[in-house]
Amino acid sequence: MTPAAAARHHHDPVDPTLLGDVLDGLAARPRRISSKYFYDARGSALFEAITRQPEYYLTRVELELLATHMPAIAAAVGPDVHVVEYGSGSGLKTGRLLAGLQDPLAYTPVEISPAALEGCVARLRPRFPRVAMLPLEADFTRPLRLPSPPREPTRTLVFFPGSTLGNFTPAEAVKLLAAMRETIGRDGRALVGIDLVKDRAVLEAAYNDAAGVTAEFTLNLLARLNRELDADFDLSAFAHQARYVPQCERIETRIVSLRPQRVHVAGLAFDFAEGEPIEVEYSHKYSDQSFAALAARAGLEVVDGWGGEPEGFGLRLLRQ
Ligand code: AVJ
Repeated sequence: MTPAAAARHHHDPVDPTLLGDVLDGLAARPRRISSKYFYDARGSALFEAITRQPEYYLTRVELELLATHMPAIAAAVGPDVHVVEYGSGSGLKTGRLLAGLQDPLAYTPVEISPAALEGCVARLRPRFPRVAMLPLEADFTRPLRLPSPPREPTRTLVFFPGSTLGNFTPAEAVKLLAAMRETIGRDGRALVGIDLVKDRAVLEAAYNDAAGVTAEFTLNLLARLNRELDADFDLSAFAHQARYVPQCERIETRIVSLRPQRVHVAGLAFDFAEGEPIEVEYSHKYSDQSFAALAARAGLEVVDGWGGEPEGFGLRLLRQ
């Protein structure tokens, strides 16, 4: 048995979607694996560590925007809303939102992972006993059938913080925003966190922190494949690379092979040339114009916003 096989309990089932996506992605040119596979338990912990790095301003600035502008956001959104969060995060941003809104009626985190959903609700329920906790196990890139709050809410508010939208290509982002528009309905709103276009050095530093946490986060993807798919990636023979591509207004992260090498995944061999990349993540940055144009393609209009060029990150309120 290989060391990788020994690390996985032999009775742990292999996730067939992960296996299929990885084999397809490694056969494609350029090779590519979706950033959604970063977030196993170790990856989620490493992402939390990234948010504490001095160069990674995104989370810090978004939390500051919520602290500063919550009264204005609450006034724009109104009372008795059903808050629907895409993803369930650490609960820190959600706590700020629920505490600042006027009598929110219900809270629905939307997640594919049941464990993450349970953890999120368990943390928030004691703090917000008057808010109905209605978790939904679903894929938020599709239109959702929301659970019904105990009373009719004034409106639905989708909360999509963290610039997670930036991980989707423009075509995918438009599809996701269009699904969001269906979910919020006629009178609904969406509060979306987006990272803004800025100086290249600031952007690249955020994805290449000096402590190397982002590099570890990226390479953990290979460690995950070793654990879960009986792969034999040598982590010291691959490197994290994150560069800003101004024409596309995005950070592109890839994993680069440092030498010619052969890797096995689930019994199949893959040969890498020296310098050959696996594309793993896009993090799109937006200007006011590019974000408004993206939203418009999905039938959404930007009606309010907090944070701009000085802050480097923005919260935007959308409606149909
Ligand atoms: C919070 C998921 C949007 O793209 O900035 C952080 C993920 N990747 N550092 C981002 C991430 C590398 C992050 N998202």
